Amino acid sequence: MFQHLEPYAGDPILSLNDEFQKDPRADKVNLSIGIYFDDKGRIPVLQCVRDAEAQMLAEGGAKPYLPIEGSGPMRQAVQHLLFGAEHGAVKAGRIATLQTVGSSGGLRVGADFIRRWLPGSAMWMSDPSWDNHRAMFEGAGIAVHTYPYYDPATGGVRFDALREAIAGLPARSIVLLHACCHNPTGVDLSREQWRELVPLLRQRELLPYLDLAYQGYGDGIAEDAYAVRLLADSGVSFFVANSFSKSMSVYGERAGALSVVCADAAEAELVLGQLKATVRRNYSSPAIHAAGIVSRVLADPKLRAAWEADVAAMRERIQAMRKSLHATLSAKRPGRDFGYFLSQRGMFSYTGLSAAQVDRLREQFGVYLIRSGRICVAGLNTGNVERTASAMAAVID
Ligand code: KET
Repeated sequence: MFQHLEPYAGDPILSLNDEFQKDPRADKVNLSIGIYFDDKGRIPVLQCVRDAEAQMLAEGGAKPYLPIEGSGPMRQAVQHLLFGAEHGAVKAGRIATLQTVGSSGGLRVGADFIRRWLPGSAMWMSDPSWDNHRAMFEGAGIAVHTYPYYDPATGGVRFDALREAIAGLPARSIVLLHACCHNPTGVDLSREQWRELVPLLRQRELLPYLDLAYQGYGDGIAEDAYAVRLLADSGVSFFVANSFSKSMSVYGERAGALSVVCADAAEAELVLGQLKATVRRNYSSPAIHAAGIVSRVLADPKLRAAWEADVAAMRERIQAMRKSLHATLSAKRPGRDFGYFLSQRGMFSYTGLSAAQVDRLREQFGVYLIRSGRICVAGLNTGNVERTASAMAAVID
């Protein structure tokens, strides 16, 4: 029955993370996967999450199926978090929000919906992007192309080329954009560039699809929603998939959401209905435990304040690691400019290391990063940053 199957080559990020776990070396360093580790190299369980779980346990509630679209309190909390409670689009009821199985679930449900209802639309993503963006949209039967983004010569964005490419797309093309903390480069659009881009998306009748997986790791929780709010202000219809995996450190809970901002409440109702149909024939309904955590942390003022402080601390620890990495590398390799480690935002930096250099780092020094040269800066800590920087200095030509 199955002899004709092609073996699965594995996912480049998840397989490398598995390989790291098996490495017996005590001084190994995991910069592969986009997970926040604390200064001791552990995945933290935030106190606000523990408290939310304690409340749920004390209440001892039953565990019925959630509605197809997920928990009402979580969906409302997500809208307030992303757009602001007072935003006109929220008040007008013109946003369709579903709780999804991580933001990955949201991305894919949105892609399936688009394939069904806008069947002629192709998707355009940044060059480079998170590899799974391509896999998810192609998996939904949507053609995937790229627009220019990262400029290896300057370490910045090729904004003129990007604008030109976007201006040439057919109406209703899907434009996938990282709302903040671009994966894998760490290079974001400036606010000024967003303000230039949004009218162009509107004028060309394009369909922006934002991925907000690292909210709070850039400049702050509300600050990182800048592009989401700018698009909502502009009157454009768009998708945004957001994740709590990183911001609440609840990866395996699969906590995420998909919101579609529509022209009016009647359209939002239609969209929500068809998104529900998409979910029902796929995984039926999302996870109740994830909803319990997220809705409590976002809505309870004490838990919310604790969460905001935790997010700030995680963001600041990463920034401190960027500084240490930059300082050690600059000392070891004088005359070379490592300023990009300081200017790049969020969990990731694009080191410019070649695949051969990445292999050497892993084999010789036990430092794991994916072969594109992306590092997860959150894998660095005060105990390993100097050693890692020295290893990097040793493999750089
Ligand atoms: N979007 C982006 C841009 C992203 O980097 C990830 C995960 C996700 C969505 C998925 O998030 P979730 O809500 O947990 O479904 N990225 C890291 C892990 C992975 O590849 O799955 C990574 O890039 O290492």
